[in-house]
Amino acid sequence: MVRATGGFFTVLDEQGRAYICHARGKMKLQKASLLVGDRVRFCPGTKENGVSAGEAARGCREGLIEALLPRGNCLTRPPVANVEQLVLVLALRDPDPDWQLASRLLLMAERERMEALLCLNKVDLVGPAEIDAAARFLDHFPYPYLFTSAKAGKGIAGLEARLRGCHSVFAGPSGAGKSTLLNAVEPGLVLKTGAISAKAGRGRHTTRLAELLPLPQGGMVVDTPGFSRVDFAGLEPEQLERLFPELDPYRGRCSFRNCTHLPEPGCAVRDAAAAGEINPWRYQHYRCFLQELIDRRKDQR
Ligand SMILES: Nc1nc2c(ncn2[C@@H]2O[C@H](COP(=O)(O)OP(=O)(O)O)[C@@H](O)[C@H]2O)c(=O)[nH]1
Ligand SMILES: [Mg+2]
Ligand SMILES: [Zn+2]
Repeated sequence: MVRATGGFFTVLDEQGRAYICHARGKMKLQKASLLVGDRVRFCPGTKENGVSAGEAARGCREGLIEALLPRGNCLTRPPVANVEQLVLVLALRDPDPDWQLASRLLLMAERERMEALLCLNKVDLVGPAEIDAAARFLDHFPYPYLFTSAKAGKGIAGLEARLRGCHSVFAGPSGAGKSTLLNAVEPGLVLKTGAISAKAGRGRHTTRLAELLPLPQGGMVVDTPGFSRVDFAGLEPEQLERLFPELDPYRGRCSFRNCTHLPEPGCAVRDAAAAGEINPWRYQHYRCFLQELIDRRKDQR
């Protein structure tokens, strides 16, 4: 299911043909919980009614959704299911990169078992020295990254290759260039870009629905308005370590078995961060998030 509007769902069949669907009676209760990206069992209808002339002209058909198939994963903001890859877009300037927000989003990707790709966009706004500095900053960063410029067409082929054949969601601060990058990959998408919240108004910005957009070379994407905050709902402090993949090689190498990697002596993780084998800012984020989770647990008592 690629789009939901006013009780109608757009479903694509295996050949990529679109069907405008209702949900079958007993599914009505569940209807609100149908998410873009959901796999459904549906039966194609033959009637023409309910399909507008425009839709019919584009080859849209009718259908009836009979069942929701099991989900691989499920995000709440944006509300989408079965996403395989998070494409995290940060601008090198305007706005400056928010690395902690990046780590929060990467944590969400780990929780939902998604692949992650970092796009450092707007390279046209900075000089070679700043690009070098960013690359040094990303030393031992545990995810692949690309330098891109949606404006200058740099890195677009690399991004396109990464999007091919899978379902991706774009995330990152508002203004980083997510929509512009997607338009550069596929001009046919004609996504709205630029200062959204100021002119179009907050309401429109926040109520915009998630939609899975097909890419001509295969694969689908969800553009999002941007995230400013990712909370750690339902996450326990003990689970945090597993969501930093770069800590995996050090598991069991600290002096204390239940080492939190904060104040304990003989901590292999802290030593590795000090030696630059673990990216030091990622380690700082780990510490900061763990403290946040511990404080939250105290507050709940
Ligand atoms: N200089 C420069 N500007 C860009 C680039 N990509 C996007 N922009 C501009 O940044 C602003 C925000 O872009 P937009 O795609 O709407 O960001 P989004 O909120 O992440 O979707 C727009 O004015 C774009 O023209 C880039 O690579 N270089
Ligand atoms: Mg946008
Ligand atoms: Zn430790």
